[in-house]
This record gives sequence, C-alpha cells and structure tokens, in this order.
Amino acid sequence: MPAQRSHTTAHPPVTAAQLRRAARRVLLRNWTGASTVPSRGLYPHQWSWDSAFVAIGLRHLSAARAQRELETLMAAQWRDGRVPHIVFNPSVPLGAYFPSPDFWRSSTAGAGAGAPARTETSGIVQPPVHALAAWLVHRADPATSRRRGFLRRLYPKLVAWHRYLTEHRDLGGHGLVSVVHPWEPGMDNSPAWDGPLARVEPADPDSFRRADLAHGAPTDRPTDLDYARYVRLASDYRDHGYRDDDAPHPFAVEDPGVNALLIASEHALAEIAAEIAAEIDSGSAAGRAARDGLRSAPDPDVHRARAARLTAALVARLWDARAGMFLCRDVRAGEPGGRGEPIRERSVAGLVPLVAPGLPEEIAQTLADTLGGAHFGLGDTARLAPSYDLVGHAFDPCRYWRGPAWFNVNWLLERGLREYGHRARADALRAAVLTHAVSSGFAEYVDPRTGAGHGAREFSWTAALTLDLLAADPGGGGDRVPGRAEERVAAPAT
Ligand code: 2M8
Repeated sequence: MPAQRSHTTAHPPVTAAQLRRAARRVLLRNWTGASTVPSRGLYPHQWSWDSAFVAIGLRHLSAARAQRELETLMAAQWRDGRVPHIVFNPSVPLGAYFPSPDFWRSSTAGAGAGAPARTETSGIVQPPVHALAAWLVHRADPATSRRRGFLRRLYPKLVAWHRYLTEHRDLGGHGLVSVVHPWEPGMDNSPAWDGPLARVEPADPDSFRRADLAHGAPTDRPTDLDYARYVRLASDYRDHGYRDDDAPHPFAVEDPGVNALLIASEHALAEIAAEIAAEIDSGSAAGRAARDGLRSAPDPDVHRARAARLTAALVARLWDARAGMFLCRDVRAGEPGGRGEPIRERSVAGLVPLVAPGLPEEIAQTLADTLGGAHFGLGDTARLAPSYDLVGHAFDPCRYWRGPAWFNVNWLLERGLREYGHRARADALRAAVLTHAVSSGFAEYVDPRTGAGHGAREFSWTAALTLDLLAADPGGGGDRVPGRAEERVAAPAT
C-alpha cells in the first residue's frame, strides 16, 4: 500500500528553508503539466477545492503556474455555471479511481445542463473557495496577473459559478446553498451526514468496485454501506441529467462551511471587481480589453451586498447559540415544505465561518471560544482542530472526516482567528500546522490528539498550505510574519 508508507524521516526538516524546499518538491511531483493532483496514488485527477488550496500555495513558487491551476479547473466549468468537483485526466486508466468518467458520463448525461463536450468531469460540486484563491493568487504578483489578464478572464466565470450555487441550489428557499451529496462539502464521511444519509436507499454493492481501498486502510476510509449510498445519490442525479429542477435530491443539507466559503469568496469577488474597475478606469490597453470582454462593468457593491445577505441567512438559519457554533440543517427533515431541522452533530464545518468577514462580533468570539473548548480542544487536548467533536458519540481519530484533523480546515481556522484579532492563537495554530505537516510527511490528515499521520502522504494541499503559512501573506491576514530561512518552524516529531 504505497500511500500508507511513512515518509517521516528520522531528521525531519525543521528550518523554514528546509520545509519550503520539501513542500515545493511535493508540489512539483504532483504537477501534471496543467494542474496538480491531490495525491499521485489515491486521487490521480484534478479536484475542485484541492486546486484552489494548491493555487494558494503555488503562488509563492510561480504566479503563472498558480493562475494556470485555476484556469484549468475553470475551463471545465459547465454552461449552467457549476464547477465540477473532479476534472478527469483522460490518460489515467479508468480503474485508477472510482467513480470514474464512465460512471459520471458528464459529456452525455450532463449535456442538457451544459457539461463540456470534450472534457469528462463529475456532476457534483465542492466548496467555492475559488474566488478567494484567485484574489490571493493575484495579490502575490499583480503585474503577472494583469499582463496575463488573469482576473478579467476569470471574473465572469467566478460570477457564473456563484450564480449557479445561489440560483440552482437554494433548495431550502431561505437564501443558503444546499449540498446534495456528502462529497460536495468536501467532508465526505462526517457524522453530520449519517442522519440524512440513512434515508437513502443504498446501491447494489455488486454494481460498483471501490478503488480507494487499494491505497488506504479500510479503518481510515468510509464503510461499504456509506459508499453504496454515495453511489445511489450520484447515479440518481446523473439519471436526472444533473438538472437540479428535475432531480429529487433526497439528500439536501445547508452546510455552514460551504456557505461561509461562499461568503468569503463573495468578499474576494468584491476586491476583484474593484481591481478590474480600476483597470478599466485607467484607460490602459489591459483596461480596454477588460471593458470589451465584460457585459457590464464589475461592481464591488453587488458582491458586498450578496455577502451581507448570505451572512444574515447563515446566522438566521444555522447559528445555534446553545452549541456555540453553526450547525448543518437537514432541509428534507420534518414537515414536507417546512424549515428542515438542525443536525445536532458538532462538525468542524460549524467553525469554518470564522473565515467569513463581517460576522457579528459576539458570534465570532463564541466560535473562537468553542474552538478551544472541550469539543474541539485546540491548544489543549488537540494539537490541530479535529473534523468532529472530540467527545461526540461518533468520534474516531482515524476515520475519514469523523475526527481526524485536516490541513486545509486548519489553514482556514488560522486565517479566521487572525481575521478576528486572535493573533497569538493564530500564531500557535500556524506553528502546529507546520510541525505536523513535517512530522507526518505532508499527510492527508492526522490524528488530532497525537499528530500521527493517516491517509495519503505527500498530499498536495498539505504542502501548498505549508508554503503559504511560511510566507508573508500578500493577500490578507496581513499581520502574519514571513518565515525567515533559518527560523525553526517545526519541532521534530515526538
Ligand atoms: C476526498 O473526497 C473524495 C471524493 O471527492 C474521495 O473520498 O474519494 C475528500 O477529502 C475531499 O475533500 C477531497 O477534495 C478529495 C481529494 O483530496 O478527497
């Protein structure tokens, strides 16, 4: 099982310069020429939110390559605006990953919804981190970005992507986006999905063959029964032509993580719109090209207003003062056509809104308190924030999204803590992320209490976000200090 072998060395790199070199090597190895695979063995295609996080790290190595990463993903966007969660590499054998392109059949089954004719993709989506990533990538090297027309080419696509989410996916009817498959929020196997998923008829276990178990320990991965339900949801969606108006969507959940990332990305779109508007006003050649390529002048206020509406809906629908965090809402539970019901499981998705600017102050403070309290234990019983309640009935430190700590989530929380003024806690989290990225060999995820690595190693977003935390952040979170070459950023693993 190659993905399980440990890359942890007896003498892990401990200075910023060494760590930077090691992270860079991972990203170079996982680069395919136009984008980056999350992991060579387990995930040999391009994943949507992985690419956004990868671009955030790549910007410190090559702005052009980081831009390319996002451009490759957005080139597979569907005409209805959706950005598919996987873009398949045609040179990878079908059996290397399940569900493969012949399962999704996007170019035929999705033709009515506007799937690309010549690129095979999945038909579901992942969290919209892309506008945030695009803005951070631009900020790393504005000159290259302007010369390549990066923002002005991406902006209409990002707007269409957000429009898809807000217009086709407001299944609860209260101004929030619903996910329709546990793979969509990116936290595949979270205990928060157990309730809504239990209503889904599992697919016949003989109708599919999992590929993930060839790379991961079964105790770390979702069960066969979970997979049978994932398959049923995806094949039913496909058989309805991936049309949200027709598909029954028996699994429909408002997830605070997805909606918070949309809010953060709307704020980023406001910055992007202002940047393009300034370019147009300057009357430069780039500005003229921007004006000619857009239907209307970008207006930052439109995005700010949308972010404010989404924030109000997030608070009204998903805030739970008793839990001290946001909870997912099962749109299909309770009375048909009713308000749905909160899912009483503490998933780290309920703390991700810390990354959204503009939360009411007392909510932001409560989220920070909850992150350090008994359920998430950050800085106390946990080295990194777990994906699920440390004292919850379903907590498992090893199994996919049912407890382990993930580096992308911890990067988001680091950013959120900084955004809301908890500088010392953000610094401590940054140090913990760097330490465990090194000691685990850039693992996909770690046991939150011990830091032991699990899943794939040399995982792209772990390496990319390590690079980002080592750098001064040119695109926000402005008080982070750059890692000096000789700075000891990570203690050897204990
Ligand atoms: C995991 O999800 C895929 C399905 O999309 C899988 O389990 O096969 C999740 O961790 C997800 O968040 C991530 O984007 C993906 C690739 O890294 O792997």
